[in-house]
Amino acid sequence: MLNRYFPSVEKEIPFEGKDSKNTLSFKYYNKNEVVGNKTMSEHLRFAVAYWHSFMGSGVDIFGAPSLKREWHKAGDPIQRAKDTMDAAFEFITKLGVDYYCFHDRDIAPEGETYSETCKNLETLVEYAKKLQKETGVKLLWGTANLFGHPMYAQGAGTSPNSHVMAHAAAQVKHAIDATYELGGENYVFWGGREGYESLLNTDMKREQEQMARFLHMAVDYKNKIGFKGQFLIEPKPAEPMKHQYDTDSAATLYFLKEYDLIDHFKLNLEANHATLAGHTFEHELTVASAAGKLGSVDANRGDLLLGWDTDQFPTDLYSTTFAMMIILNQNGLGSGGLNFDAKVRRTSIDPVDLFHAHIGGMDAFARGLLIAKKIIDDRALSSFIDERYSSFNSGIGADIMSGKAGLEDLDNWIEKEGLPVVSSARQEMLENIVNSYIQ
Ligand code: XLS
Ligand code: NI
Ligand code: NI
Repeated sequence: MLNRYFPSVEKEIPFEGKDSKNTLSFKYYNKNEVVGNKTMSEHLRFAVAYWHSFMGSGVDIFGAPSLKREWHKAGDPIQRAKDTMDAAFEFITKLGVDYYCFHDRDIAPEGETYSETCKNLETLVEYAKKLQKETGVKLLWGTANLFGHPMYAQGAGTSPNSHVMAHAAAQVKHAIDATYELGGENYVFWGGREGYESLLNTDMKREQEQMARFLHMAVDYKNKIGFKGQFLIEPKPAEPMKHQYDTDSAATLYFLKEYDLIDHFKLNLEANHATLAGHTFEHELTVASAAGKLGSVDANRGDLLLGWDTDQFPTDLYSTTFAMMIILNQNGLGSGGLNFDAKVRRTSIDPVDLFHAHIGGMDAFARGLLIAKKIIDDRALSSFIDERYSSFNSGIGADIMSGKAGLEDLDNWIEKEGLPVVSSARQEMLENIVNSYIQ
């Protein structure tokens, strides 16, 4: 086992159960424990996000890097990238997680020229391949960073400058190649700069058409090379742009349908993006799942008092329980997983804080899984929901939904039957039932 950057954690984090006082142990996440028809690790498919956990330095707009990161010390950029990757694989192995996710620019530094940048990426892909083979860690998804470089300040796929759009497309080609080469199970598009700051300088229709073209080119390329991974879009309403086109699940699904892309994509939904869009996390998951398009999750949480993407580690049991109910009800995430797109606070300066953060998130989701499974098995909520809609199972309800009855038939029917009798929606009772399971 790699052992250089996290010497205080000597072996894989053990499961010790909820009464253990060891802060470096799992209290609920027991990866081989069978829950229903799958193990916990098969249900949860956790992934570590390379950017926050290994590239993050604690820098913010008010302050300099604060985190102690030995792997950022080397002067030579390629050496630094390799050290960072060693740290990532050491961490992921010691945490006992199967997957990781990256942006092209996380794993390999930008060069002086385009071809040098491409070469750097190839070098680090080779290195990742070796480490994946040695450790058994797999790639959940790859993506391209189309928001960091100044050329993308006015958009990448939606840039008003065709040279910039061409560059973004070329970059995506290489990021898909890297993902394919590393056996990535999905590929994500997050349109950080695909939106606008001002309508005074923006042709919205044209930008949406450009974005559709951009994604169609990616689909064509995927098919051409035979990459079987799932394409995912990650909605977010704003930040860095004032308004992003893939604002939320509903807007993104409409866009995909409108531009004939719906068969090629699913959604990767992030908890903090949902709340920024003015929705709950479970709302976003439900919209996508109802459309058969919930593909993967960026597991984190925001701070309801702060209006930006704080990307904190998830600890809220209500949120993880509701998420797992939706995921279990659609029989899992398929090739997707729960990616910790979350960062330790800039005051959590030690490398070991990365363990505490991930352990907390994994335990919160493991608990959510156990609670959700029990709520579903007991039909604690679903029996009420089934009953609530049961008047559509037969009689006039069935006739309405099958199309047998129209407005005139219903007029005659109401004439005979008179006014409806309405039942209580019992919201407080249902909230109490949920609370009785969260313990
Ligand atoms: C930023 C996004 C980003 C994507 C990957 O807010 O969450 O991290 O997950 O580009
Ligand atoms: Ni994300
Ligand atoms: Ni985010």
